[in-house]
Amino acid sequence: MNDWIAVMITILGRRNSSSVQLVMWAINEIGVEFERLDYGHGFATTNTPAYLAMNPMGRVPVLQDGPVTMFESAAILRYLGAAYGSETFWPACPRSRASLDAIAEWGKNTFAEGVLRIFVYEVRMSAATRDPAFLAAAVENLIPLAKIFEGFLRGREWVGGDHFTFADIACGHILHRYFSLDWDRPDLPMLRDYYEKLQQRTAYQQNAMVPFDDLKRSYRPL
Ligand SMILES: N[C@@H](CCC(=O)N[C@@H](CS)C(=O)NCC(=O)O)C(=O)O
Repeated sequence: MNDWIAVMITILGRRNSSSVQLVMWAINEIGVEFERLDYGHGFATTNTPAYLAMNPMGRVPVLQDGPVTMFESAAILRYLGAAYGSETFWPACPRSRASLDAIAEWGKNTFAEGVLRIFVYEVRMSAATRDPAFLAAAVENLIPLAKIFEGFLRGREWVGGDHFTFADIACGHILHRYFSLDWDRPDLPMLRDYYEKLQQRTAYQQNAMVPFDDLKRSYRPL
């Protein structure tokens, strides 16, 4: 951890976005001062020159922290860990951090993406646009990933070992959707216990367990 003092971190992004939830959960676990402004679907538009200058993809979240402005939630998580995280949350030694980072990358890019396919089908698509073959493929994709997640938890307290780290945020932020959506989940007791443990954390309750009713039937193909 650096000795930097965060003056005031600003996050631009709606709290019902899973990518924003990842960042807000991290901010609350680390305990830095912040403000969050509602941008994105249903809120302030991201389609302005000023916003696109911060994130050319026009997506949420964006972080502002003094001279730093950045996008991509997983990169923001790493920035927060490196700048303000404790030694257990973000091990400074690259060798100590390496396997956690691999799991974190997998959590955001592979596991969360897999859950979001089912989310898109169940929540964002309307009945008229739903193709059952899409759901079947999404479930077939996700079940082996969930089993890999279960494997990461075997014999461990947290996803990467004995301590709660940034990897738990990258992997765990999407479990609220994983367990709330109506789909044929495999029976994975360690994953279920892990989710129950996450739910006992106030920062998880407040930032990751956000209702997604406002996103119903909001599917727009990219
Ligand atoms: N890889 C990006 C994905 C960002 C993304 O797709 N954000 C979605 C919400 S999860 C978004 O901006 N949707 C459009 C909107 O809200 O206007 C990240 O992790 O930051």
